[in-house]
Amino acid sequence: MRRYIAILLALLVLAGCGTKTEPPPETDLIVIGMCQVGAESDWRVANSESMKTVFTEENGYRLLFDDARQKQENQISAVRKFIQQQVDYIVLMPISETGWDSVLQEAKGAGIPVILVDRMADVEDESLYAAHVGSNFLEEGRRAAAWMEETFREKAGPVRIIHIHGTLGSTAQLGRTTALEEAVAAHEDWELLAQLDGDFTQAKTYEVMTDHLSALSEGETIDVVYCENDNIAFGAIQALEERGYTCGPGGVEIITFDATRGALAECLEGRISLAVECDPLLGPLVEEVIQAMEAGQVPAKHQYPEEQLFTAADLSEALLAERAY
Ligand code: GYE
Repeated sequence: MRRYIAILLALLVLAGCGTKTEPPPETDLIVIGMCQVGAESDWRVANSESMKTVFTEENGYRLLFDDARQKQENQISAVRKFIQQQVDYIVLMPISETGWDSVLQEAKGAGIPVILVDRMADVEDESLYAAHVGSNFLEEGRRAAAWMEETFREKAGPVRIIHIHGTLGSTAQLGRTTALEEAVAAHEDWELLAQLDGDFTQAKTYEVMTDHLSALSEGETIDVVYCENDNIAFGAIQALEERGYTCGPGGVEIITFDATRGALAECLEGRISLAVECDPLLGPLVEEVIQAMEAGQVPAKHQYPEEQLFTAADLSEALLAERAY
């Protein structure tokens, strides 16, 4: 912050600003260093967009945005760079849960509050982050499992499931995977045929799913593909349809998480059976946390957005047109 104030003052003087008609000096801007995971999914793109829309100069912020291109070491370097720059807040979307203790300790030592967004960091000392704003992924997974239980209640014979998970070690993966594994353990007739790594991307999923399907013997049935995000669902559908499977209610039931517009469109068209919402538009909630701290208040440690489930029956073209992401 101090460095920005000095530079901005110098610029203002050089530009001859400071008269009554000029806009207020930018010295009051709250400087935010943001460490984003990357741009691996539609969800992530919408999440970054939400942050950039909220944290503008007009709203009183200077946003320093770092895209770590899916690498934790890049995120750690970005946090260190923001500490050196003496930003006012660090907003971190941790790619995976572990490995954050020392760098967050450095931020604490520099007196810079860290707000975790989307995923969590599994740190020993909770005082290393001021607040966490993000979804309850275990709960999302449990809601999907409850839907499966309902859908397959009357089915004779086993429920054959393929699970395609997201980036290993990320909170979204851990919660959604745990929920499915719990449910499989609780149902004798649910069979987990395979657990594949889709890394939250369509391209990776298409590849692993195509390989998997090629190795299956003729006529093997699949009842459900549990996809840990929309881009995984897109890759899985592509691979399944190429091999002649029909996706959607009554066929291979595709379950997805995020419920971005593209997935809801597939749901309305009948290729996806269930879309579990995961809200990426977290900018306003993060701003509330920052404003509370600016006012000297202690923000709630965890904040979860409200989310819902969608099947085709809940959707319409009008709803899709209104969908913000
Ligand atoms: O579901 C996926 C993204 O952490 C909630 O990460 C996020 C997940 C989201 O890449 O699409």
